[in-house]
Amino acid sequence: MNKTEFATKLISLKTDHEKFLAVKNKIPDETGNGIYSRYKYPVLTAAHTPLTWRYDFNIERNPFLMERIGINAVFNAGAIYFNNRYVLIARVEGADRKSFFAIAESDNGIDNFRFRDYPVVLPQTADPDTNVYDMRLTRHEDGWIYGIFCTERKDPAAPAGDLSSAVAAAGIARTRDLINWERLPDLKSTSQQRNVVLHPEFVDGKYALYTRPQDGFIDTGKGGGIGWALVDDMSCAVVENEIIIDHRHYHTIKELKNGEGPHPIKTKSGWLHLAHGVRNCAAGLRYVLYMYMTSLENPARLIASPAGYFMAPEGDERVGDVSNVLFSNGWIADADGTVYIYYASSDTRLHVAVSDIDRLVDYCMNTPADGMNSAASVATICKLVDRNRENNI
Ligand code: BGC
Ligand code: BMA
Repeated sequence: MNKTEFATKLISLKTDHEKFLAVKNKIPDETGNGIYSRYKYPVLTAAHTPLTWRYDFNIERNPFLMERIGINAVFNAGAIYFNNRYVLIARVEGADRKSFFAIAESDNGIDNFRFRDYPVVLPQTADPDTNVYDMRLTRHEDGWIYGIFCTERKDPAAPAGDLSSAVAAAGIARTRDLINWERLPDLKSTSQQRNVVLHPEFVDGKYALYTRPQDGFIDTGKGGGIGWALVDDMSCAVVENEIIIDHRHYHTIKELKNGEGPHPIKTKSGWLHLAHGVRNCAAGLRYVLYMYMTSLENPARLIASPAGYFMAPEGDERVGDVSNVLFSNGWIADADGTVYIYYASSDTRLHVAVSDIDRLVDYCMNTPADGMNSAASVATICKLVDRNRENNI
């Protein structure tokens, strides 16, 4: 490439990227289910990452102006409203399969998310992480913003030749400005932990964690669901007593595993929770999102548990690096009650759906609970049909 060709290609790369980042999002003109509306375009994808992360713009070093560093996917983002902006801390995965965190911000929460110039440089503990992912952000009443994420390292006890067994633990970092991060020791727990989330308020003067105990790296084994543990000090957090607040069940959407999504939203009627449920099938693991509510007096007490999934992969969402997956670890509730749900599809891209607190509480309180068998599901439908007939609708 000569200098002119190089300069022309560089300009078109930059112009195309700017055009792409400026695309306005919209809600397709469909009736929907009344519970939430999905926006049409993903809010973050690999193509949203800055060109400066991927290209060397120097003609001597990169005479063909080729991409030097590949980004594979952007998904599972933590979310927070900060300094009047909608801020996402995404899981970015390189072509080398390493995940890391990067912050992208938008003024309206639905489009024009832009990554900051650099990804987050996460301080390490004495035992360096091999891979990190799925950060949940919690603005805690102690004044810090905590980021709890999964840190994965090769299992030192794996037999020779087993290169995939790993140990998953909860990494903990905190910040006041979303710029400088302090790394705290990983959560100590007798079981492996993924999907650990910090509750925003003190409970009985302690920090409260949603946990997800599991026996192995993939298998939750006896780990019965979403757990709850109180911790004295986040700078040396230890899970001592863990209870299960939302159980897994046979033949439900959370038969194989489940995990807390973002931290719950406080409402007049209780804490509103978003979680993921997993079942196994011939096509592999299927991840869907579901909701539940717990009481204001005791956030560990279940008060509403609508049956089945809240959102499941649809259309293009079904296909990606890990197909048939919806996952969410970030949502933002505005002061006016609007809720922005950031959810990723198939470990590839990040989307947004909107709803509001009143609708979501109504959904949790008035969607029939799971009857646990086919006959009960039929009875629930018949009851609704009867009521509609009585009302002559
Ligand atoms: C992947 C995660 C996945 C986990 C369990 C990790 O190596 O990075 O995306 O959730 O394995 O399958
Ligand atoms: C995991 C999660 C996610 C991922 C999902 C599907 O267990 O922690 O990072 O989206 O599997 O691969």
